[in-house]
Amino acid sequence: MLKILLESLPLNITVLGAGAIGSLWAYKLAESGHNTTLWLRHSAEHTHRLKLDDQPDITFVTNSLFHLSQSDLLLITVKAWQVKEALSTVINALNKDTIIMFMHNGMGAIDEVFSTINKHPVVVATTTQAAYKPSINHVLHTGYGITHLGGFNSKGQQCSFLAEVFNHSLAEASWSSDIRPALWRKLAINCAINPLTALHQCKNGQLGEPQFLAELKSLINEITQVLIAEGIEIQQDELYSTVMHVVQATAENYSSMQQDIFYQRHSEIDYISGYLCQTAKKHHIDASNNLSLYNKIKQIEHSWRTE
Ligand code: KPL
Repeated sequence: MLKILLESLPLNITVLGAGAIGSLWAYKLAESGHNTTLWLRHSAEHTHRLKLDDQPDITFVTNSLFHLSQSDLLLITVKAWQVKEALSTVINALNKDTIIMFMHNGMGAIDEVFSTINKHPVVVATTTQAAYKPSINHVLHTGYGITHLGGFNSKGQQCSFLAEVFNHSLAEASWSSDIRPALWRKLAINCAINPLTALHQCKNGQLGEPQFLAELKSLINEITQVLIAEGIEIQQDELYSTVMHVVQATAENYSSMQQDIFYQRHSEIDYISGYLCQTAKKHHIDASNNLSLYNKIKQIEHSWRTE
C-alpha cells in the first residue's frame, strides 16, 4: 500500500546539470509522473527539449526560481569539481526542507560544501547506469546498471522513500543504510579504469590485454589497502574480479576520463585518484602507483594551459 502511495505521489524535482546522467534521470523521473524541471548553467531559453533513445521529446521548464523554491528534491548531477560553483547559484533559493541529492563520480566534493547545506537533508547516490549525449537535445541510455542511494547526514538518512521513487523511474535503485561501502567500491573501480584509459586513450576493454595486467594489479593492491583502512570489507582478488567484470561489460565504451582528456576538458582526477591518494596518506599507505597516474593526468591537464 505504502509502495503504491509513494510511487503515485508526484514530487517536485529540479535536476541541476543536464549532462548524460542528469538528462537520463530527468527524462525518467518526468516520464514516471514527477514534476521535473532543469537548472542549466547557460539557459537562454525558458525550456529545454529532451529525447531519450527513440522515445518522444519531453519539454522541461528551465531555470525557474519559482519551481526551484518549490522543489522537494534537488538532484545535482554536475561533475565533482563543478559542485561548489553549481550549488552557489541555487542554494539561497531553496526551501530548507528541499532534499539535496548528489550523483557524480568520485568522492570529497560534498565534504567541501557540507557546511553550506547541512540544514537540508543530504542524500548521495552512485550509479552504474550508462548514458551518452550525442547532441544537446538527445540522450541515449547505453547500459543498464544499479543505483545505490543513502543518507549523507542524519536528515538524509530519513529519506529512504527516495529509493522507491528512483526504482519506479529507472530500476534498479535501492537504499543503503550505510552508503560508504558503495561509494568506495565505485571509487575503487574508477581509480583502476579511468586514469589508465585516459593516459593510453583506449577503450575500457583494452585494459584486459596482458600489457596492463601488472599495473592493474599494483593499483588494485594499493586501492584495496586504502579501502580496508577505511573500514570497507574487501579483498584484493574480489576487487580485481570486479574491475575485470566492468572492463569486459563496458569493453566498447570510453571511460568518462578518457573522454575528458580527449576533449581537453577538466577531468575528475582530483576526486578519484586524488581522493584515494589523500586517504592513503592519512593512513600511511604507500599508493605510489596511483599517485604516479594522478600526476601524469595532472601534467596533461596542465600542458593545455601552457600551450
Ligand atoms: O564509471 C565509469 C566511467 O567511465 O566514469 C566506468 C565504470 C569506468 C565505466 O566507463
